[in-house]
Amino acid sequence: MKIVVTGGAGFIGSNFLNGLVPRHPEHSFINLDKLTYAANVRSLAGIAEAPNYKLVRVDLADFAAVDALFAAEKPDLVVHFAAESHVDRSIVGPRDFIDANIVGTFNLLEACRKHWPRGHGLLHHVSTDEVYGSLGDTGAFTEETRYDPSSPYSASKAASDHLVRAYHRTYGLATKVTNCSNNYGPRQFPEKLIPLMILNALEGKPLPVYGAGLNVRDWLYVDDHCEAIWTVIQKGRVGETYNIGGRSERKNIDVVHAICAILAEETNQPAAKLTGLIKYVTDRPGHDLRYAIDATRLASECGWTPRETFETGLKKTVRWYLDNPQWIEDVRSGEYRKWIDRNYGERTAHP
Ligand code: NAD
Ligand code: TDX
Repeated sequence: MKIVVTGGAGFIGSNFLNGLVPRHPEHSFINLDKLTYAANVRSLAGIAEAPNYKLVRVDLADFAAVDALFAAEKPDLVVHFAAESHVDRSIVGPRDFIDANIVGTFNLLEACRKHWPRGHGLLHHVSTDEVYGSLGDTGAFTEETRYDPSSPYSASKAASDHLVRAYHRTYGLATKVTNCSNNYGPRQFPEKLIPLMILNALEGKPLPVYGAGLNVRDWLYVDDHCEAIWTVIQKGRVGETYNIGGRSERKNIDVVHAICAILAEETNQPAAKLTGLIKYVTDRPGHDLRYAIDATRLASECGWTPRETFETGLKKTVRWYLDNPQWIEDVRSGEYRKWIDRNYGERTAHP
């Protein structure tokens, strides 16, 4: 099978490819990526020379380029990870999110519609639980929860989900959608909570916690997410949506404390020295209070359950960042430093 993986140089896409390319020599994998600030080709070093893998630089917002790639490669399966993915960036500058997430997904759907005769091909669309908005203190999102996105990022992902389902209903395109909770693990860009805290703590920099640190996220180790996607591609029903989650709900402040405890142990220093770096800062506008996922459909129809607990996954993650200083150096470009100055420089201390 020819498989196009969009966004394969980003966090989840690169973990997906690193897992599958060596395991499936019978398939060829084409990584379609714009190579934005969030991409890192070092994340793909282990598979770069594999005979069943190649990287092609394409912007999904450019239909002619996507069309040409489909004509040349004739893929049978598309796994669609590519997106602008950081909520805070979507608040500062939403336009890139509309271009990549909405127009990009639309162009991909148009290419599938044009190049795939009826009955051929499958588009697997990777989405987020943030499309459902925020939960109160109880309950969990199911596939029937009404869409209610809060940020420009989640609104753009919601729009892309609707387009994918519309192409299934209107044109009979074979599609599957998964909506997953917060991922963490190796190769995650250090603008996101967990890698940002690990790297700042290692350098003795402040650990910026938004608001009171009481927002809750459901954390899933990235390999568990990738395995769930592959399982849905094999066993899920066409036209269906599956929620993916780890049932590992944690308050942000507890996550930061857990990172400090692991780092203290790994680097032989008192945990209090690291937790002393915690700084409460101005909250994110429209900050969703709590996410939790009911993944019953995925478990009962496809037999998927996560392998890692939050504790085992977080230890592995911290270890990976300690062992990969060159990867960190590569992503900390001038653009990264500008973002850190802009986002955290403008956040005042919060009592
Ligand atoms: P990421 O930001 O790390 O990587 C995104 C990748 O997409 C990058 O390699 C980037 O170069 C590429 N890209 C961006 N715009 C593009 C365009 N116009 N054309 C081609 N490539 C483009 O993102 P991630 O965290 O790996 O997320 C991947 C997908 O999973 C996204 O669709 C995201 O919404 C979804 N998701 C992420 C999480 C999470 O916790 N990170 C959770 C649930 C769902
Ligand atoms: O410096 C920080 N301080 C802080 O308190 C950062 C970067 C975040 N936070 C908080 C905000 C959130 O409540 O931590 C929580 C997690 O924040 P992010 O890592 O930015 O993730 P989130 O906004 O929850 O979105 C993530 O999960 C769903 C991904 O970025 C999305 O792509 C995915 O769809």
